[in-house]
This record gives sequence, structure tokens and C-alpha cells, in this order.
Amino acid sequence: MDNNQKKPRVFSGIQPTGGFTLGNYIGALRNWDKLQDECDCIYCVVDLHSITIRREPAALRRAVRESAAMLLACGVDPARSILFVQGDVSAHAELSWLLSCYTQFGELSRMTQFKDKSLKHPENVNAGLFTYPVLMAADILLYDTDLVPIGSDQKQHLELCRDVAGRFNGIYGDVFRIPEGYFPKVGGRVMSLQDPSSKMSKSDENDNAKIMLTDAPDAIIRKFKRAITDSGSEVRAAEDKPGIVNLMSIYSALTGKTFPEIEREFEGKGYGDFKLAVGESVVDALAPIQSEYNRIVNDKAYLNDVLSEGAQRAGAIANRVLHRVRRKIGLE
Ligand code: ATP
Ligand code: LTN
Repeated sequence: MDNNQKKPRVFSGIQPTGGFTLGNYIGALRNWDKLQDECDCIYCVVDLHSITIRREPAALRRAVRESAAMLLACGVDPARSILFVQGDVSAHAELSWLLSCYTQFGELSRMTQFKDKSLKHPENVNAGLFTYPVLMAADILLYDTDLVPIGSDQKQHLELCRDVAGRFNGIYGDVFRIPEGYFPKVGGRVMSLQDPSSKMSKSDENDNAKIMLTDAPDAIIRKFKRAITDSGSEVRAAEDKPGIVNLMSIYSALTGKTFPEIEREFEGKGYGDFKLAVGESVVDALAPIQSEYNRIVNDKAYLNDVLSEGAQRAGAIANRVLHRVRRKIGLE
């Protein structure tokens, strides 16, 4: 293992599928930005993960570019961190195959994301969807990662990564560093605005259920006004108020106010005032990101430079680890 590495190593990835949601931002991307101060961060647009569903080639290329631009707009800083596209570093696909030989069919069958997605797309339950968590484990383990900033929906995949790495180390000695998850204090699971029992998902067909980071201010306010809330009229964090609790989590994550502070702020006021305040806090948080995004997204030369330098730097680290693994197995 590379003992010269002083700062903790951070790795995370996001799929280039149709823009990012407020859930992606609060659950993951805000921590991506924050961790750059104290850690050595590597961030990745996981294009290989995103082809478990059919993509138009031109749309996929555009989505990768737009995703990279949005990550930069959310604060990923190429002067301090590495930003690259997964498919540009072939070590990911290679380690994924190697690790798949140390991962059991039974443990992959238990993954809830696999079960959910195969129910959603019964016509295309491909092997890539099944082995998706193995590729994610390869992503993480290739960089001797200490911390993985993710939303809580990815906890199960990270546990699998730790299990596979531990198993491999059990056979061959101390090969992989075992990573830890890094989750936000509030907002680890932002829920749909139309159904507070399911997570806000970029693939949700109902546009009113999700806030996209590129949504215009009037659309954001409108979606919060239409958000499903619960019976009663008090803004209070109670078990029978999942809609209100979801809005409170969003508001708390963006303003730093605690739940008791929020309850006090809206005492005697109705849901209408509260929804408007939440909408406004989101508009305020997204305004600087949107103007950065609009500036960067059409600068193809800059994006190409960032991503090709990122791939080179990531590749150098990943290939060292891949050789270490190949030697242990007996492939070199
Ligand atoms: P899809 O909805 O198509 O499954 P997704 O929105 O989950 O996609 P990913 O690329 O799979 O997007 O996830 C990127 C990151 O955002 C992950 O760290 C994930 O945990 C986090 N994340 C996704 N949705 C939410 C959510 N609703 N709340 C908090 N974090 C989330
Ligand atoms: N599987 C994740 C995206 C992802 C990831 C990673 C996250 C791919 N590789 C490595 C953290 C670390 C998802 O679906 N959100």
C-alpha cells in the first residue's frame, strides 16, 4: 500500500443519466465539494455503469460532458482534485472482471437496487445490471480509497465492496484498503416530492416528483407548492408526517437550521408558507451553481482538457493498484 499518501483518499462516482437532482446534490455532491479541503479527492463520471440501460450514442456523449460541467459547477476543483470519466481508464473494467470471480451470485442477488431496477425494466435485466456493484467496488478499490461520499441508497453496495475486499485480503494478504462510507448528517435520502415513501430519483417519470439542478426558479417554486404533504397543518417532525419531514430535511440541509429551529420558525404558520420558504432556499442554493454551469457547459475545449488530464492522473494511480492485484493472483 502507498504509505506516502498523507491526506485521506476520497473516491466517488455519479452516473451521467439525464441531469442531477436535488437528492444527488444534498446526498452526495455537496460533500464532494466539502471534502476537497482536507482530502485527496478523485471524482468520476461513471459512463460504464450508465449503459445498463440503452443510450443513444450522441445522447450519452452529451450527458457525459454535461455531467462533468455540472460537477465543476457544484465545486469540484480540478486544481485540487482529479475529475475523470470511468471508461477512459480501462483498469476499471479489468479489475471488475477480476473481482467478479471473488463475488458470490448469492450476495449480488440480495442487492435491493438490482431487485428494484429489474422490476422496473423487466425487458432488459442484463448481466451488467447484476454485476453493477462489482464495477463500483473496482472503482473504489483501485484508488486505495479511505472515504466514499454517497447517499444512503448506496450503503448496501459499499458494504458489498468492503466484503469482497476483505475476502480478497483474507486470501492474498493486505492488498486492498477497506473504505468507509461518508454520509450527510441530514438529507442522506431525499424523498420524492410526490411520494415521500420513495427516494427522489432522476429517472422518475413524474417531473413534479424531482427537482433538477438546472430547473428554473419558477419551476422549483411551483414543484414545492405542489409537493405532497400530510394531513394537519403544523410544521412538525412527526412519524405520521413523512412529506413534511422530507421538506424539513431539505430546508435543514440547505440552511443549517435544526428541526426544532424550523418548527419554531413556522409555529402558527401553515404548510403554504413553509413550502414557499423551502422552495426559496433551494432557488438560492442553486442560483450560483446554475450560472457556473451555463458558463462551463459550452466550453468544450476546457472540459476536454480537464477530463483528459484527469484520466491520465487517475490511470497512473489505478494501474499501480491493478498490477499489485494481478501479481497477487498470479497473472504477472
Ligand atoms: P437513479 O435515480 O437513476 O437510480 P440516482 O439519482 O440514484 O439515479 P446516481 O448516479 O445513482 O443517481 O447517484 C449519485 C449519488 O447521489 C449517489 O451517491 C447516491 O447515493 C446519491 N443519491 C441519489 N439519489 C439520492 C437521494 N434521493 N437522496 C440522497 N442521495 C441520493
Ligand atoms: N453506484 C453508484 C454510482 C457509483 C459510485 C461508484 C459511487 C459508481 N461507482 C464509486 C461511489 C463510488 C450509484 O448508483 N449512485
